[in-house]
Amino acid sequence: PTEIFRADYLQPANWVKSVSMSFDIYDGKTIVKSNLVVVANEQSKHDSRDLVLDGDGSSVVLKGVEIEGRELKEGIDYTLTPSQLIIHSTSFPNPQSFTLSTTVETVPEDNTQLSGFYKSGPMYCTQCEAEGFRRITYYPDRPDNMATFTEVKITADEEKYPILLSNGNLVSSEKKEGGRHEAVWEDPFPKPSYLFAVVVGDLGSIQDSYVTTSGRKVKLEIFSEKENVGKLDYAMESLKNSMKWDEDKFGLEYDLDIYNVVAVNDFNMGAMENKGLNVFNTAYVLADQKTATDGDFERVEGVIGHEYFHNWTGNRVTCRDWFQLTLKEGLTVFRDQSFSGDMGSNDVTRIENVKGLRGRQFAEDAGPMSHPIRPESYVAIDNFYTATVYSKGAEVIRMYDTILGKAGFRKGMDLYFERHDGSAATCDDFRSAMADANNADLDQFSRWYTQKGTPTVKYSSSLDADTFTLNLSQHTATAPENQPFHIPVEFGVIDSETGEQLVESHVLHFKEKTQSFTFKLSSTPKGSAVPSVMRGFSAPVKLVSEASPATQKSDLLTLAAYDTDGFNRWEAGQKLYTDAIFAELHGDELNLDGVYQAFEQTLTSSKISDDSIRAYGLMLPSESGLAEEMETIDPIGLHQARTAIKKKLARKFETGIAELYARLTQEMAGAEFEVNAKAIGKRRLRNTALDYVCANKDSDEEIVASARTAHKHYFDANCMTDQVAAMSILSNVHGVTEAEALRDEVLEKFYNAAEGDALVLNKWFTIQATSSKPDVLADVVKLTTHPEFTMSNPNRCRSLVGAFTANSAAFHAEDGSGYKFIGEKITVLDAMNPQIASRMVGCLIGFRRYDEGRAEKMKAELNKIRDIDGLSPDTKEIVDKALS
Ligand code: HT7
Ligand code: ZN
Repeated sequence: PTEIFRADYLQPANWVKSVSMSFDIYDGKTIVKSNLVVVANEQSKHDSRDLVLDGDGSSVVLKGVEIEGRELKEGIDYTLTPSQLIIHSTSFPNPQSFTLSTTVETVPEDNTQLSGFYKSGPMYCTQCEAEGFRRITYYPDRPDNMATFTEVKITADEEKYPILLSNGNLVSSEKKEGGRHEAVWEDPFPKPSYLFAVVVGDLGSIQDSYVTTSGRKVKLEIFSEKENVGKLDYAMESLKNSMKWDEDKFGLEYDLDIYNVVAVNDFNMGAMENKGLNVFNTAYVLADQKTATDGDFERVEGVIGHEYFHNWTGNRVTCRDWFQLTLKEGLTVFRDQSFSGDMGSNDVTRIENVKGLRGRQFAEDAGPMSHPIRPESYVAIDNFYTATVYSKGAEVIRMYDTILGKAGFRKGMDLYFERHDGSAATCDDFRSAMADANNADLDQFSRWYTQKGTPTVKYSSSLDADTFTLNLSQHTATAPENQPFHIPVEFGVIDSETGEQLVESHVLHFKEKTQSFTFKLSSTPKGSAVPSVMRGFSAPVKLVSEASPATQKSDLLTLAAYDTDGFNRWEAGQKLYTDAIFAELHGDELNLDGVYQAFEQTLTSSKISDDSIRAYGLMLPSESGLAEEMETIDPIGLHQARTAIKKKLARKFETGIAELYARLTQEMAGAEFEVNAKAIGKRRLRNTALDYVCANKDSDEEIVASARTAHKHYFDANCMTDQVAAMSILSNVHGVTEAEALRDEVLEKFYNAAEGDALVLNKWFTIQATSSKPDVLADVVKLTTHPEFTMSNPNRCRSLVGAFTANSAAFHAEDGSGYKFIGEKITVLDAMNPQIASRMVGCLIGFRRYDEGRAEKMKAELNKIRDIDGLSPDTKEIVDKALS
């Protein structure tokens, strides 16, 4: 496998400007014919004028090549390699323009990689991003080649496959001989090959319509296997909300008369934004009261929005090359996060997004896969659909918004579309549009695209009469060579006594290695003047106070009580919890006064009107987030320390929590099930209370009492959210027979009630894989032999094997049993689906963050994987990086 470098980008010698294709589908064989209109690219700096077409010889078998009726000969007119078809320029009838036709055969039924044209259960579908189109036919499979797909003809058996879909508009459909039928589609918008799609199957659907601001009536249709059609309504609502939101926020309208979405069972990622024909992993489109949790509903809304927003940020303006991936992904994640915030609560969404960033992206940036949001090189581009490109990329876009303000950001977006609509652009193009539209200097800001690692920002402050000074410094521990970033620091000052704002919130431009800012306070503080730094998490950094521990603690209590910024109020509580957990872990003297004060305030304050905010304020930081604060991660110690603090809180606030739980139970009894921020908040708060009620247990009697509470919660539940909350608690039960009987009853009941529903069964697998039972690995191993378990479905594989790797204490068992298990699974997976295998191997690559014993065992598994015969380039790239 070869490494590809960003610096080596060159335009091709030829462009394909338009395409017509046919798919002739038979059981076990599909014939794909394509006609490509080729034109010379005068701007190309290539010496050779040959036409280079990508094609994966392991997936497509070339049956013929013609130019305008003349059959070409291998060796003379063209060269065929395992990955390319090179048409010699000597065979061009006219070097300026000609039409090339190819015929290939492919076997979608054998395609287990789920890239290209493949079969998912009874249906056929495609996944072309990033480089799947070359697994369908020979083509310049690069995003800067934008072509009009003038005709896509699909022919298949009519009874088995009544639905034949592709991008754009349906031109015609007709019956053919032998029980077959045919549909012809055309897409008027030029697009790169990665946005191409075909779906064929016996599908059900729901339909609706949307009228855009300018009066275009768009037919909306969402397809799924027939038994799931009842679970599509939430996705449809979300789609219409997305369309309206993009018009209101960015003035962006949909541009075709049809918008189709198809739910597919076997899918490597979340969804795909193919022009006019989105393909979705069922997990991100199907949702109803009985089968989906609130988290699932939120994800459906977010992903439906995400794929819809790509129509402008990704499809109308696409990426010049795959190094620019964050141009579309970071921007579109920012847009979907803003949309979700506007649909529910901005503070809640922000907290959720930052939790996700810290848990995943910070870990990635501290390990061997650390890369800037615009990487400099890759072997397998599929390995760079990362938390860094997506989530940190979204944070970088958010910083433009923070620096330029909402109106300035909108001006920049408008200019970006004005300049680049219909073309393939770069991250620098985006930054230039933002700078030029606002007459702003964003030169230093470019370092966010070139430098990797999570910067740490340290701060200290002083007060001299009414002058407040904030001192900031920045460095990146994992990349000390980094030059200073342009960091927008949203900042305010609060009076610890009155809670009054002594300095109104505004953005500081922190650009030096160390920098001080001074402010006049609006009035003399009654208590101390407390800085609130990085409000709203205004930059993707780690923030560290240099004040004394006592001052830090009292500042955090002030912020937790008074900060006008919802994010920083929550953050202050989290920092207090974090300090307590680490004190417990290190065996330091434990003074929980501050933690108790913050917890009590969150539990009881009448100023908190949003139940989700209260719930998140009561929850302790996740183990994955905490791990990022440790130089050497102690997974078991961390788990025990966090559990111990949780138990202490549960004991201390036993009455208050029980009252909260009882009050919410009463309030919600008999209420109609709804999915909106208020209803979700209530369920979230009640389930958080349940978690604390059940955490308070030491004796067998207490364990049984907790299990009974959770058991009742399960059987009283009117929705999946509450069932999952109860079952997760019960899944941890072990060693007390009576409680175990309750656990087993619920697990069995849940399994039977699922009636084979794939997404519900995934939850059943996940909950067992993430249990804190000491023998959880034995359960997981046994579950791999369950008749419903398969490695070939990515969702199912992630639900058990992937979920186990997230069960940190079990996965990192000292004897290395977790590593050995995962090593074996990756070996099987790599031969089947390299994209999934290379993601899974991510759980081993951070070995340098663990103690020597664990690190050696993780490394040993990586070495074994590296030695696998025929290891995929995808997995090899990750393993090599880890071991180098
Ligand atoms: N743009 C989509 C990327 C995607 C993908 C990438 C690699 C392999 C499989 C894939 N499926 C979808 C997803 C998104 O909207 O970000
Ligand atoms: Zn995307």
